[in-house]
Amino acid sequence: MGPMDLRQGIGLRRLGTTTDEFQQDLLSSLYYRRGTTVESASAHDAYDALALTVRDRLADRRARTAAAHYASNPRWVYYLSAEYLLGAQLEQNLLYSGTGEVAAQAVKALGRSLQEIEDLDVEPGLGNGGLGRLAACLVDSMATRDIPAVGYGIRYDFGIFKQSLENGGQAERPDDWAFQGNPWEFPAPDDRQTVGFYGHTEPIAGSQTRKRWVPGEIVLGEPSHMLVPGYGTETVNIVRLWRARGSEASFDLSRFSAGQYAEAVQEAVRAENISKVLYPDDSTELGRELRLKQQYFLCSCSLRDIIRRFRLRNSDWADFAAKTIIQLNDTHPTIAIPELMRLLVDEYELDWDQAWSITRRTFAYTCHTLLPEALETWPVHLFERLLPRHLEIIYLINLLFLREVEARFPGDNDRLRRMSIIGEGDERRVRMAHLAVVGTEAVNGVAELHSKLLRETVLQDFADLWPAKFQNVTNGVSPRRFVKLANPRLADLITEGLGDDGWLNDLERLAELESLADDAAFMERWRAVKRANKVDLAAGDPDSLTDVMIKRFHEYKRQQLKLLHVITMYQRIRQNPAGDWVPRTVLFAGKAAPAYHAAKNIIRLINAVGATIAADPVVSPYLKVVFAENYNVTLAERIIPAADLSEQISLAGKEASGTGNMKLALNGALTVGTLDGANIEIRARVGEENFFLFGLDAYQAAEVQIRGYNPREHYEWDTELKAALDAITAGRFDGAGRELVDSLLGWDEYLTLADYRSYLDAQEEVERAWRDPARWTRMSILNTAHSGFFSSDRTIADYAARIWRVAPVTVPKEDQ
Ligand code: CR1
Repeated sequence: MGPMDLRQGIGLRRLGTTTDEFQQDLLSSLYYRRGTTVESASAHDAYDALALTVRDRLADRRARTAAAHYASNPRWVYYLSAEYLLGAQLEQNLLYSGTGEVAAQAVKALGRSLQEIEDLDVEPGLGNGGLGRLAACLVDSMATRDIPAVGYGIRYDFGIFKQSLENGGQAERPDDWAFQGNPWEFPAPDDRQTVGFYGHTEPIAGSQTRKRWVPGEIVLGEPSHMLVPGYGTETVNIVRLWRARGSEASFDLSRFSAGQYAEAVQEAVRAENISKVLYPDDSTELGRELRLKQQYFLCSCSLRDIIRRFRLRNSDWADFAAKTIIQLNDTHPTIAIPELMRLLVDEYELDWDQAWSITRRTFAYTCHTLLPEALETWPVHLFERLLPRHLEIIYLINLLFLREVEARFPGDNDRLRRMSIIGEGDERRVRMAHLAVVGTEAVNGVAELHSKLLRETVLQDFADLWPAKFQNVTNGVSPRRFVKLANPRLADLITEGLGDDGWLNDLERLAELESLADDAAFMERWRAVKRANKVDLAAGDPDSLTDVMIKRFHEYKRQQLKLLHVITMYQRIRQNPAGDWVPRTVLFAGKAAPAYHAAKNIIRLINAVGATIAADPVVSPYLKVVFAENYNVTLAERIIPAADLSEQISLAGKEASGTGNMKLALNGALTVGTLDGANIEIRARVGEENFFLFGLDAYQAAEVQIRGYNPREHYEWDTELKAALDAITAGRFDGAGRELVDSLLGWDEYLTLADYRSYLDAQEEVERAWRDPARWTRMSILNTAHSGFFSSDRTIADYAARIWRVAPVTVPKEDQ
């Protein structure tokens, strides 16, 4: 049976494409699958019925995709990621299934508007920030590029916390995102896996390398998957998410009968805690253990699933690497390397060398940071207890690896110590990044500068040893979600300007906009789109310069630098109320890690400064500070289209890439930024004259720090900087921010004060450009026109060609 015969083969009707047919199916979903009627349906019933009806329209494509992939037995891409920020599903799936218009008509039968129903969509917040959203953009683009792929992750019960402001500071509440169920998900209980923890290992007679691991705890991993449709193609891939649960034996019936209710479920609760929360607080020993458990749980379940899939079509282990490439999204899934070794050696009885050769050719690793504290290490004693067999395997991998280093650099003990997978400090620790480099075929950073700094600094010894292993793949973003869905007005204008909407999966075509950058009528409409988006956002006066800084709160990202600029603006306006000031709305959004006090203090100070300004009749006509609560993908989709100015002001050398910078430039915001991460590549493409550059570059910053940086020099020398800091110290903003001033004057780890003056100068340049609307609009159009490179479709093409060496598999259309 050919793939197109799947549905016909069993006599199923084809789902209709007309409004009437869609409406029939919608009513049938409501009646038969929700078990309710139009009269008694709640808003949520309507949402679910619509979601199921849309999902059905992707199911055909999914069946044909699976059949086509199975038939061609390709090299499959498996993306392992602890995080996915998939964003709202309904709007996306309406777009990708081409049913948006019929659905808008059909829902009238339910007495509701499409918008009303879409507003009920809760995004699965299964990630923290850029890394998780990148994973979502990449799976979108893999499907769009027809790459056979599965994304593996964890189905956390609670996603990233919900943020609200209480008394001007961040408060956190749990995010029970699937409280009302999740109609997008297909459970697959038959594919459940069993995962072990703790216990001990035993030798196996007659074998040097094989061992028997007797775990002390057994947990079940239950998968479900969500559909990941490609845009403008037939492919529908999946993201498969694992949820932990106790085995049948984990419920103690006799204790329950004896009234010991808590004890009876204790083991099951412990098992289920593994997938309870995204990134449990790792500031305690217990939190760390749970985090490592999560990582192993994800990797063990996924690898067994990958092997199961391999064995459906193949029988020879020698083919495994040719049929499998597993991309590690940062170090979180690195434990997959020793886990694959364990499965191959202990369970499938391959010899060590063959298993190691397969493993090394199967994995590739993407590093997403340069911050040393973000390079994961685990105490050896934790490993010994939780994953005793894996520690043995890591020791052997390390021994053989260090022999290789010794052969290349005889007698260089210092190098051996630096490169070892086991770090010998006060406490011996497993260095996951080293393991990830040793156990993979390719290692990449996520922007040119980042990849270069990886080779020159943190991974320098490894780059010396294996120069060809190190690559760069610059990040990208999905133009479907971040232009078409987020900014429909701009999408329509672009489509009109280019004559068709082919740019949505061929983003370099935006370059054709260049010829319209001086066209007065087009420019006028471009401005009107931005203005209408600002009116929708309703953050401030739509005619003011909307200046946005939206990202996680971290000192390296330097929200505090933006804030010093705001305070200086405030002071300038107060001193000269009659001045010719450019009205600005400064919008911050982002979450701070719950235990990160310095970042939370910055949020507090932002709100205190905002309140002071709002209460000041002299300054408030020109300056407004807005803090938008609970930043997530959905909120980003509202803010980005309304932004005039994009703040990308991290200390150079600290932001690996950034992807918000790309989304904003793509939507015609101009960037004020440092030479950091992908800012450099954005500037090179949109043109120096269309980018507001400031600050030290990465090498200058390193030099300042080596020479001995004294932030006080800047404070003494720069009267405006001094005035801003003194105002905080004097308690002008409700007493908030004194700790920040202490840290800035004390050590200022991220050179905020060193870059302050240059940043203010750049902001003056921003205002000069803003005062000339034609100049600004032209710059804005050119930013969009030259951001085509930053499509995640291009990122995937790069991975496919240079790292994965995989080819697309075309899924036939139904009536071919
Ligand atoms: C980086 O900080 C990058 C994303 C995606 C983040 C950011 O600059 O754009 O990854 N890294 O590559 C991260 O979250 C744990 O590391």
